[in-house]
Amino acid sequence: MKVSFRWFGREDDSVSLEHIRQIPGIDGVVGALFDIPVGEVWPENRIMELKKEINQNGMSLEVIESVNIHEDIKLGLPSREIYIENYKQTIRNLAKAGVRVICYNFMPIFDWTRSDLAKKLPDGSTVLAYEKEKIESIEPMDLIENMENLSNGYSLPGWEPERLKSIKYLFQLYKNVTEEDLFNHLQYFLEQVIPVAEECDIKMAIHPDDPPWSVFGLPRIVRSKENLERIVKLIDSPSNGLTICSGSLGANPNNDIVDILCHFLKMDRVPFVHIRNIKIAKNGDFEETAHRSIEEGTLNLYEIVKTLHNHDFKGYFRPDHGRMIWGEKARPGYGLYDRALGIMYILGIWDSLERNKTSRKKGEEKNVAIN
Ligand SMILES: [Mn+2]
Repeated sequence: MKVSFRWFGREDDSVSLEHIRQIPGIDGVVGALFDIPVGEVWPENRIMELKKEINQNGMSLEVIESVNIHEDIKLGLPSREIYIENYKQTIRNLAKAGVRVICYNFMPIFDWTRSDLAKKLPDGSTVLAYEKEKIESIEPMDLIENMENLSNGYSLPGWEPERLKSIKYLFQLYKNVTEEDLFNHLQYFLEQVIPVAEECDIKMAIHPDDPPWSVFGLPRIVRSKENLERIVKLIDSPSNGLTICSGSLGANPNNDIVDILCHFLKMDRVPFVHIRNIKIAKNGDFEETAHRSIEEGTLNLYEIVKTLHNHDFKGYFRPDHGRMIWGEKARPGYGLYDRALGIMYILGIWDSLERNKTSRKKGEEKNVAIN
């Protein structure tokens, strides 16, 4: 298992590469070129610059999150052709820099959605939270404004103001797009892109919808085991993979993360895993929690890590959002401290499982020798 950490670049992240490299066990940075408008080709020289900067700090750049999909592709408009061609070129350019996994999502208009970016927990830390009633009663434009006001001055991934400017128009365009249409548009995209990814030895890894249900009446198709099964079967290729995000899928209690993980690991379709814990309230609201949340967390992180270990997981994981603790000022969910603690907890579980395995093996060898 390779340990990675999401980073937003020197200009737009409170966390430095110099600090990330001090997290024990770290292998690589999950990066992106955040200033390239969605749909345009990522220039080779810019990718190489990013790679060099990360390499100079002793880490690798093998996972990109995300190369976003232009709305015209999700909408199935004729203009998608140019954006799909651009996407292919971006894949080729990323491959030249040694990238192995590209995370992306297929959520219409909005990326992840929360009603609060700094909900206070009893211990004084703050977290991202989702209250159904709040989201259901707010207008999309007001939500965008809320998110901007709560972001501590950082741009939020997936909430780029440029993209959201034409929001009313986008809603119009999606008016008659059904979930079945969205599946067809995804298939059309994958049919063209996956062969290129295969040639380049890159794995595409679709991220689940966050939260895993429809928001503002928009169609969403990456929210359950059945959805994921349908997606991996659209194109039968190891390059057509998944990002299993425990917190996104897990917000729906019907999604059994361990079962889902196990199923798709067996099929070799999980190049990338996001690990975080959440706490779901009875009414379906949820808030994010520390990675170690045995009492109050809804997800069983021990079982999740054990499942990865049982399958001898060779892919990449990153701690997902963390709480804001110790007075840190950072992009909501993306401070240094709590995500580093998350890595330590996950590696603690992993290492003890690994130790047990080796000592069991040694024990067996010893027994053989005695016999
Ligand atoms: Mn995630």
